Amino acid sequence: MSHKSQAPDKLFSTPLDQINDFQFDEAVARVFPDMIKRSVPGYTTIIPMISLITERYAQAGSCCYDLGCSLGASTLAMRHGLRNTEASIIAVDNSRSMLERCGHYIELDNETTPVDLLLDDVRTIDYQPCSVITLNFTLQFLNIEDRLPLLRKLYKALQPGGVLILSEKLSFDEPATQNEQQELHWLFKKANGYSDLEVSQKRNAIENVLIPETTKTHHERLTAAGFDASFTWYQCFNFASIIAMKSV
Ligand code: GEK
Repeated sequence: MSHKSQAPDKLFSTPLDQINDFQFDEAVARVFPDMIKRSVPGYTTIIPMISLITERYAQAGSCCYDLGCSLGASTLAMRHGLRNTEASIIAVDNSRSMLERCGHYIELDNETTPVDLLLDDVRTIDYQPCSVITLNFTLQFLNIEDRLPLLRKLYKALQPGGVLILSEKLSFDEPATQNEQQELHWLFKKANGYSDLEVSQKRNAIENVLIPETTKTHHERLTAAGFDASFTWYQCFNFASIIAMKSV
């Protein structure tokens, strides 16, 4: 893979006449590793922890899913957690630009666990029995009404003892908390080199596309989908990750 894949994210650095809704297109795929690291507080901690969580809950010889895999950071983390287990991974994304690049990263990786790449919509595929499913910052891009049906499907596909790793941007009911967490997030982005213009243009591009919800909403929805237990294992400002379990 060429160095172009590590290009710095400058997508919103010059004033845009019109700000279109954010899309996972070629321009975004090209700068994605830089964009997500500088934009999502906690991302660089969550990725290696996905390895450990996968190692703990994956069942021998089973299938695992990475849904909304982008360039495969979470897929590779899962793969490393599956070392010597004879398990396999299905990594799904509906952006061709993302999935093609993901394929290159998988090829460069030394692990041998098989990874099947699937260009499809996570809402409509048929899931096979599996032990670990990762939704690392993907559910937030689905329409709210599509979220529960998807989680129901995932719960059904999980084998007893299996888990879902769900990472999301959060909103907060309490206006003062919402405001403070948002300010801290913007400060994080500015500390990572984004200008006020970049922060504000990106915010406008993404506000109709990424719909955050409260932790309470997530845990209640996981229960409604059938999950027997769920807990937040990590939070950094307004970004969090949850483990949801299906009992043995
Ligand atoms: C990581 N998990 O680096 N079906 C399939 N893919 C979808 C859908 C859908 N309906 N909607 C969105 N996506 C990755 C990061 S990024 C998060 C995940 C972010 C895909 C979309 O194309 C994109 O690649 C990914 O979900 C979300 O750990 O950009 O904040």
